[in-house]
Amino acid sequence: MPIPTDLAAALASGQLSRRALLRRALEAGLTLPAVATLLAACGRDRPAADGTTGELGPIEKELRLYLWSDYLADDTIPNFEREFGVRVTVDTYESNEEMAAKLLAGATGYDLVLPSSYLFPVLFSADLLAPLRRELLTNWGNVAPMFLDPAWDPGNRHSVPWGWGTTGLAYRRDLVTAPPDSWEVFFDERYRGKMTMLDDLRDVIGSFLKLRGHSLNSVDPAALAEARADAIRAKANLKAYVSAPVKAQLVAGDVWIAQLWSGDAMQAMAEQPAIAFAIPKEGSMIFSDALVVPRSAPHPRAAHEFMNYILRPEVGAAIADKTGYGTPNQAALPLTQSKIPYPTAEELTRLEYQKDLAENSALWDRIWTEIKAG
Ligand code: N2P
Repeated sequence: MPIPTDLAAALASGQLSRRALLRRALEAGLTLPAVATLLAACGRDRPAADGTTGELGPIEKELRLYLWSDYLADDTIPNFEREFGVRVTVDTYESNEEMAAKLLAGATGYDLVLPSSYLFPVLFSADLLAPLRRELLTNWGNVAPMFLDPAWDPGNRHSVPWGWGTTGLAYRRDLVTAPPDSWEVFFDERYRGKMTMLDDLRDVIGSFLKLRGHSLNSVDPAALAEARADAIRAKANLKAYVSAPVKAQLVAGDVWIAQLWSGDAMQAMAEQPAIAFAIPKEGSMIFSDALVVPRSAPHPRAAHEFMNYILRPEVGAAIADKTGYGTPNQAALPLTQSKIPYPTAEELTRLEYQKDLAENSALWDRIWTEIKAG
């Protein structure tokens, strides 16, 4: 969609604050990638604040994290605070889109954020990411080779890999009649009101695309129309679209089948052994999340110390054990206790990475709005 002329004029004259600009742009129906480009253009005449150029100086007394929920071990933060003398605050989010909207609105004050790989093009085009100071990351050698030089961040110049996982079906073995093995289960009326899907447009639309044999990054209008119809049909059987909080409902037995991320499913299993996790036969998503430092980070030295800290073997292992997500920290692997459901070779062939949808985000956003309203 083109940028409305009055918006463009206000932008050119510098009359709009970043926050007001974002609100107007979203009201005008612009997608996050379009807004990102707009904000980058609008900031071009000002030098970008960049906490990581020049000398970083001694470690600051504070650190503000903005992370996916349930992504830490219990002692990760207290141990860091004690050892480094830094007071840490943690805000959490439940989707990439929720986090990106806040960052693009100019949410300043965060030192570290944890996007999934498909969000990097949006963050780069808004010029939000500070280059990292690799010389401060003395534990960098612990990163497994397959996480080096990823396509979304060449040379790992702006990110430190945190964890990876898959999307699948978490279910109560003791309550379902047969183990679900297909996204089709959401059409099964026997489970009406006992099933949930993630509150995440990429996961919901992506899984129905997979069901019909398409890529989960498809932008083909016919494939998307079919996914929309499938999602609306399934919605009649859903209790809710819910992400991390579904764990307690699975444990309590209020939900029997949930579309869920692998680690969150493992966390629920730790409390209720009757929960199992399966990757549907039609295929699913695999994701990789990585820490980034916003250019506006007020405590860049503490941010680097924290990234280096999570690359320690014992810290990485504790996070993997508690969260159930795979660790990119290869030195941590021999120390992990829990049985993380690493995809088998056969499952890997059915898994696909999400990609930035660029200008087609508008189409996906509209379909998601229609599904939720439908
Ligand atoms: C953490 C969920 C992260 C999964 N609770 C999506 N990247």
